[in-house]
Amino acid sequence: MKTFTVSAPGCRQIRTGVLIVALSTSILRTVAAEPPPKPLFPDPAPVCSCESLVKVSLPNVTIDSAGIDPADGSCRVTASVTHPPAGDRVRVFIGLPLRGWNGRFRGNGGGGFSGGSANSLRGPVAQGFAAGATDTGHEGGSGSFALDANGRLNWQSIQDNAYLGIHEMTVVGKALAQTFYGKAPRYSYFVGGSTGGRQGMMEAQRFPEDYDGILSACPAINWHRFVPADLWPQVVMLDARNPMPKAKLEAATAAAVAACDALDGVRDGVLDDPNQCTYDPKALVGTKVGEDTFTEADAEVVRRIWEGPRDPDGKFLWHGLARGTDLSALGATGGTPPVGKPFSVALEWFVYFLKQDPQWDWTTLTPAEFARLWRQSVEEFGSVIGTDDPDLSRFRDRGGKLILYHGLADQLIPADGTIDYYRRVQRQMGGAEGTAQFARLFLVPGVDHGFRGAGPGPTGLTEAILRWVEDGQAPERLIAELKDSSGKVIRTRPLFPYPRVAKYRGTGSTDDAANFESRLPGE
Ligand SMILES: [Ca+2]
Repeated sequence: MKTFTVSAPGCRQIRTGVLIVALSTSILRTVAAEPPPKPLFPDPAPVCSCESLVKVSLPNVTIDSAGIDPADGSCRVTASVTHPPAGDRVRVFIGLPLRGWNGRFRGNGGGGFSGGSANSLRGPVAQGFAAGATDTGHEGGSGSFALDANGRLNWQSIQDNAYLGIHEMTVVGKALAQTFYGKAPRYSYFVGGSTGGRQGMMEAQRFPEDYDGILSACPAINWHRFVPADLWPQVVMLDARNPMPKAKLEAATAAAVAACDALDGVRDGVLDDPNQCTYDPKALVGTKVGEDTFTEADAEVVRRIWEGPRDPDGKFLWHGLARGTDLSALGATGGTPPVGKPFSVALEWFVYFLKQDPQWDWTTLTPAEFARLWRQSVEEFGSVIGTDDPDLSRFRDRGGKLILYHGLADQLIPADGTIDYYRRVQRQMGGAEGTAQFARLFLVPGVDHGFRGAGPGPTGLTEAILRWVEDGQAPERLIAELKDSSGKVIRTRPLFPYPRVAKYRGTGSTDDAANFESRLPGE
């Protein structure tokens, strides 16, 4: 902990109070457009010029530039943070509205190996947020930053990406907002999906003083487990010497949906609880798929993909893709004859983090070697990037609120991993009721990693987290909407906090949320 003063010529000198200076320890769709939140301060005008922010002095921070963005007229600052003696450089991007600051700071997350980008600030700044994003220490979306020039693991770089970068961005962003407006943001929010969702959870776990509210979508928590598990569909097809065409994978998904659709009481092309579905792909054997025929070998591949990674003794390693989920993202193939096309984040995790060999040929991988590397991933990187610590007591105790949400047809990150984490949080944090006081999980049936699909997508999330933090009103339900190609809402459904589900009352349109009620599974 360190107290310091921010000053810049042209600005009143402001004591920032106590900020945690992070030198001690060392992907998506974001929320759809919502109405801008109400301003918290009557006169939110800047007290100094944007250009003068280049003179702001913060420990181990260089302000690289400060100027007006011609595109939206906001003040844009870029800064670099380093961690001596390491020569690392975490780039930080801050956007500050000149007019209509709503009194809040918002951190924005990244996707895949990308920590985030300056482009992501445009939406939040338009809504009146002072906003920040960071590259978390490396440019672009490759995992190659894990290795230094000598081909060895670069732990500073890995830590910057795993947890330091977002915290540094937050400290810099809040300090710049305070200097620019002459008052500190009253509330701070972090919003992200996929890697951004993981970053939000990492903040709650490691830097709980950074944010009052966190919106974490389809979070890439359990990174050390699910990212290597994302290679499993390719390992299965390689092992079976059966790279399956997309059409067959789609046929298996469609057959599972058709078989299990009605289990939730409504035949709508959506599995409200994919884990209730036990459809066996053997039922498809002999079926024509285009010019092709679904074989016993195909059925076995699909069964193993749904089952998820297992070691050679059959022991559970991680969750598989849920029935109803698109299998062709992780199970992509192409070419003639077809060959496997691994998901780049999973492949690069093996190449740069696990094998540490850019020349490594993934097609040499056996199921036994896969299991060995999966366990290496857990042991070597779990404490750095696992982001699965269920102890959120520091976040809770300072009043933090968390909304987690995850599509049940997520084709990249199995929702089961988030459900498992949330259950562990419940056990750690005083049971279901105690946890619901500050952290709620909403599962969204029938939508994928981008919250698209046959099911309705969630709405009103920013409003929900603001109301919880600022007015003390916890979200009892969210409304999900399905739109047609013209953008017209054709179906609404309620979403209730886990483990509650939306159950059809039995009368009225199944396209109207009003005809669904909150039930516990099996009720
Ligand atoms: Ca259904």
